[in-house]
Amino acid sequence: MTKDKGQTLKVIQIGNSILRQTAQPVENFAAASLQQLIDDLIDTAIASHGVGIAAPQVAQSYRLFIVSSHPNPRYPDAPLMPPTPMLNPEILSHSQTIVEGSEGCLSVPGKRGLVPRYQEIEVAYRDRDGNLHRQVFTDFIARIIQHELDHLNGILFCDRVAPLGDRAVEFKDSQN
Ligand code: K3U
Ligand code: ZN
Repeated sequence: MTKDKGQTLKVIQIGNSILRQTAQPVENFAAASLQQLIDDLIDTAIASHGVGIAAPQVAQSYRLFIVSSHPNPRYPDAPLMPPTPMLNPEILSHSQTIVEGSEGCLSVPGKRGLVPRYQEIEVAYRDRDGNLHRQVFTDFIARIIQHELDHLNGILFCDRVAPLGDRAVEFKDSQN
């Protein structure tokens, strides 16, 4: 049997000021501490059954996250994407189309909300070896990336939850 490379880390919760910081770019891709953090983030995402996790969520304020998509009861059509580290990611361009979808966050336990996101994005990022990638993502994967990129800029999904507007429910018999 192979030995696990990583360990699970404590995920910090809303209210911790680290989640509101702008994270620092990764510079030394060869650092053993960076490679260990990537392994630990992957193990933490898997153990938490999340579809992604960002370094600031484990109190490491670096521009790094993991995308780890799999079909699940909430998103039965979610594509399978093995845990993929993205370092120093940037959105190069995006669709005009914005779609609303349900999101949760390991740092905001027990809450979900409808969040508007670009349906398609073109992203530049470096992999764990420092190689540059430029790739287009759509739908659920694009949503995960935008959610995780927000974490690198101190933004939580609850900051973006769509107002109900015209969809607000009116209770005819309400006294208020
Ligand atoms: O919403 C969650 C989920 C878990 C399994 C399958 C499908 C959804 C858990 S929260 C989650 O995975 C966040 C991860 C976070 F908080 F660390 F960033 C990512 C996410 C969930 C839903 C939409 C977009 C991003
Ligand atoms: Zn989150």
